[in-house]
Amino acid sequence: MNIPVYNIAFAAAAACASGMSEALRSIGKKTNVIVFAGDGGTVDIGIQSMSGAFERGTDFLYICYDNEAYGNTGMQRSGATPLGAKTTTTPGGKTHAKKDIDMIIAAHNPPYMATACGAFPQDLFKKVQKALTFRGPSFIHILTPCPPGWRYSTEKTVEIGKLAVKSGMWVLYEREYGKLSISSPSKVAIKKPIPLEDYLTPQGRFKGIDEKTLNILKQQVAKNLEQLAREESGIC
Ligand SMILES: Cc1ncc(C[n+]2csc(CCOP(=O)(O)OP(=O)(O)O)c2C)c(N)n1
Ligand SMILES: [Mg+2]
Repeated sequence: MNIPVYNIAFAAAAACASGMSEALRSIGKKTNVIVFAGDGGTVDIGIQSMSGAFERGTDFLYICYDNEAYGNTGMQRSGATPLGAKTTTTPGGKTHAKKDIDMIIAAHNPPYMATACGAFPQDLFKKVQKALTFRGPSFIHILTPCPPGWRYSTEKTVEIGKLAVKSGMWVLYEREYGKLSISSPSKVAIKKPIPLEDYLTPQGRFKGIDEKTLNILKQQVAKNLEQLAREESGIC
C-alpha cells in the first residue's frame, strides 16, 4: 500500500486510531484515519476499544470486512458466523445467531454507517467516499465471501455476494444521522427476496443444515427485512 499503515494488535486498533486522529487533528491535519479489520477483530476481540472510540466521537472511519469467521487461523467460528454455518470449531453448524454488530454500532449514534459487499463495487466505493466526508466516527460493514471458508470455488465469489443480497441474508443500507435508507441493490430483496436456499446451497459450510435451523434462519432473515422496511418507511 502506498499509504502509511500501522499493524496493531486486534484489541487496540480503534484505540490506536483514536490517538492518531487526535494527534493529527491537534497539529491541524485532516488526514483520513481508517481502521481496516476483520469480523473477529471487530465483533469479538476489538469490540471494547471500538465502542470507546465511537463513544468519544473519534474522527475516523472503521471498516470491518466480514468473512464470517477467523480466516487467518483456519476458519474458526467468530461472533459474526451465521447460525447453521460449519466452521472448524462448529463442525455440526453454529448453534448461535450472528452477532448484530450494526445495531451495536447504531446504538452509538455515529453520523454515518453503512453496509456493503464487494459484489456491488460501485455501491461500496460511493459509501467509502461518503463516509470520509463526515466529521466524527463512521462505520462500514462489508460482507466478504471467502471461497475456502465458505466452501465454494473462487470464480463464484461475486455470484455468492449477489445471492447474499438477493436473498436478504445481507441487506445493503446506509444510516445518516440515524436515518435509514436501503441501497438500490437491496430494494427488490427487501420486498421480494429469492429463496434463502439459493444462497445457502452453493456453499459447503451450510451442507446438511437441518430443517429446524433452516427455518430459524429464514425467520430471522424475514424479521430483519421487515424491521428495516418499517424503519425506512418511518412506521417504527
Ligand atoms: C489478541 C489476539 N488473539 C488472537 C490472535 C490470533 N489470530 C490471528 S489472525 C486471527 C483471525 C482473525 O479473524 P478476523 O479478524 O475475522 O480476520 P480474518 O483472518 O478472517 O481476515 C486470530 C484469531 C491474535 N493474533 N491476537
Ligand atoms: Mg474474518
